[in-house]
Amino acid sequence: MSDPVESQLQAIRAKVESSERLSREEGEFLFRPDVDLHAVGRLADLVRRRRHGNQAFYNVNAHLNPTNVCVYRCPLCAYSRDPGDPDAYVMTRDEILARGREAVQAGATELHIVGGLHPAKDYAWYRSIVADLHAAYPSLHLKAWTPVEIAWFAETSGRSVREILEDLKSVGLGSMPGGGAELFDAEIRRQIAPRKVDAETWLHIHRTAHVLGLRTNATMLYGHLERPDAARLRVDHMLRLRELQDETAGFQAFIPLAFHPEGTQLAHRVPRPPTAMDDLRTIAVSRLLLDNFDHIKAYWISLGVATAQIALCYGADDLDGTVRHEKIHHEAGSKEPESLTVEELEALIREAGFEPVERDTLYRRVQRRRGGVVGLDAASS
Ligand code: V47
Ligand code: SF4
Repeated sequence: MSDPVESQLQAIRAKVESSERLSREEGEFLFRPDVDLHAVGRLADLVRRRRHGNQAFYNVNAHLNPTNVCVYRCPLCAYSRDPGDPDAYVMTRDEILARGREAVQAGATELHIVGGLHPAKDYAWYRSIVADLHAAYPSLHLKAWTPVEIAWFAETSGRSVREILEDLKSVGLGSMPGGGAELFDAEIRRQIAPRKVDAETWLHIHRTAHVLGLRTNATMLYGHLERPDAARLRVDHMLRLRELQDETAGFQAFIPLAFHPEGTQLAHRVPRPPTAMDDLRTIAVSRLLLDNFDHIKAYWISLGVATAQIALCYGADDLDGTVRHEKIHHEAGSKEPESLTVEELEALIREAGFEPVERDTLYRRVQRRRGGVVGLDAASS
């Protein structure tokens, strides 16, 4: 008699080979520990190579977190502080502009901007960060603010989400990062980020951004309180993204984020980050389920450099960037370097068997001569 696990895997393999969409049940099956991880990885690699061949992407970027003061103080967060805390900070306009200058001088094409919700800073302050940076460094793509900040701007300014997004776009917002999605399940969300926008609002804000022509990313925070229901909850999260992507096609990349408990209010319940096997399976299943997403990002700051490198063989096609000044994961115990050089990223990609391609935020190939950008090719997919 044939092994039922093997025959279901065979059936899924046949669907993947003929580019048929996988179901919720099939997604949950692929998360089962008795389903061979490497077989799932080989299927994900097939899909990844169908889309991107032998190419693997990276970008030259920097992060900017203008303040760590945040009224929400989410249990998952090791980064935020109360206003009077000794290590609370708010960057000045000059410090913010200096970060833009430093990024441009380092050859960055993108600044990734997210931050705390400061009780004494109004929407005009957050808007001016985008406006001032864009005015000073127009070639730097500003990937800024998640639905958590956008909803806060709308609430505190009395404007609609659409008005806020239109306004930010008019002063230089280039796209939105994927943060704040966490896990869409309401009960888990109540425990890890109770004050953040709910799943419907997160999705609605991305939908509005897509309608306005802004591309965005999507994340999923995993490895915290999902057990024993991890497969169902993660698959449900991915399928809600897949549904919105069917409607708008506005997402560029999906980024699974491994939870780092150190310094968070959840540290006593979650002793350590997820294992490499869990990371690789999550990457692989996301590549297989999200058939309408162009890119799966292995964010090395979150996965660790070693796991991110091998994730390229399990469905991921993008290592994200050189990443300077990242604070959110480093505050939560990430032992990874502060940044990687282009040479290091390219060597990691080559060693994994792929051809490194520098991309900009919109996945256009960047051509450089002596460090400076000389051209951008059409979007890669
Ligand atoms: O939304 C917060 C996560 C996210 C912790 O769009 C944590 O290109 C692990 O969204 N352990 C912000 N994760 C980072 C993010 C991101 C990163 C890289 C690229 C892109 C992109 C987006 O970090 C938050 C939250 O989900 N986070 N605290 C923690 N303790
Ligand atoms: Fe604030 Fe974001 Fe940290 Fe929550 S995760 S406390 S919203 S900075």
